[in-house]
Amino acid sequence: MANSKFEYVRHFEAATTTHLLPNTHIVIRIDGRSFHRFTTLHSFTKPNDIRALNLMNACATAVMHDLGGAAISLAYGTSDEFSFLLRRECDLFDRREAKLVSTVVSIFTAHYIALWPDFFPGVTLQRPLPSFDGRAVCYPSVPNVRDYFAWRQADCHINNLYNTAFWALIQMGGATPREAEATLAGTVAKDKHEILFSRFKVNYNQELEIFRKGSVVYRNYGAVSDLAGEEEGEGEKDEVADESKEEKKEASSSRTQPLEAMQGKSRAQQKREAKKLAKAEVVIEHVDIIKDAFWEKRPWILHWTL
Ligand code: DGT
Ligand code: MG
Ligand code: MG
Ligand code: MG
Ligand code: MG
Repeated sequence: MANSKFEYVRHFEAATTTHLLPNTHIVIRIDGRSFHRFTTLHSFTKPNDIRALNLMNACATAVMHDLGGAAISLAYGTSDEFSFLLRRECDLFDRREAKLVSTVVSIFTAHYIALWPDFFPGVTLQRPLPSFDGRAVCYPSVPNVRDYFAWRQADCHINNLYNTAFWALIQMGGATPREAEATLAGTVAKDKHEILFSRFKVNYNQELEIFRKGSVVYRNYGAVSDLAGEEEGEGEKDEVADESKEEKKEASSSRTQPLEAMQGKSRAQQKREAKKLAKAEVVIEHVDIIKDAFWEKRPWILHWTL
């Protein structure tokens, strides 16, 4: 009762809450805060520390599991950053920007610290403890989303090629950082491949794919529908019952017809697909996401409305 006197302040909150534009693809990108310092403090191997990348991937997987059902359809990570793609129709937290971004950042950071000992055994986590910033951007079309992820993966490639050559010149060539920088100034990709190969016998294309391509994390829905016959039957049976055979047929045929995949399905059917998708195994791959093939083979990531 006395509270009513104060309650008007909540209107201020309402007036400053941003709801992300409906019917757009939301990308939330998180990035390690001052990781130049953090990676030095913890003596990360240069240019890539596989322990750190695996830890980042475990945190991204945790975010995918912990955040509302199948809200996140794909995540892409490189260096100290991860981008999370939310489904276009996602209405989690009423699409409140602050709530979405802060929740993703917080789940990710909590796992980074909790899982640290598993990935860096024997390395004590020093202060300042790792933290991440986050931002959300809405993309109105599928080509925009594709270009966003192509941009991040191209960035991964450019940085990694540069860093691989830079650290080869220092670690194997005995150059100082300044000399390495001067050697690489004005070089194009081909020159860097050549320096690596002729001077250090390093074939860049044989470097680990996790370094060259980054990490793609997504629900492998295809695997679920392939296994559907074996997996169903505990509790879900009544719900799936009649249409299950029909749906399985649709699910597999839709993988070859990406754009039409979910069109013409009833809301109930779409909800069932969403449930199945949420249960699908989360996989981590280091594959090309710039070309069409990845997306065309996995229409549930971008093209299905659930
Ligand atoms: P920020 O994001 O503005 O707070 O500042 P930083 O320092 O995090 O800068 P950013 O995000 O542009 O660059 C990432 C830094 O993290 C960069 O200095 C390289 C470092 N880093 C990321 N992954 C690795 C790794 O695997 N090994 C090593 N040695 N360093 C890494
Ligand atoms: Mg930065
Ligand atoms: Mg950073
Ligand atoms: Mg970064
Ligand atoms: Mg609360």
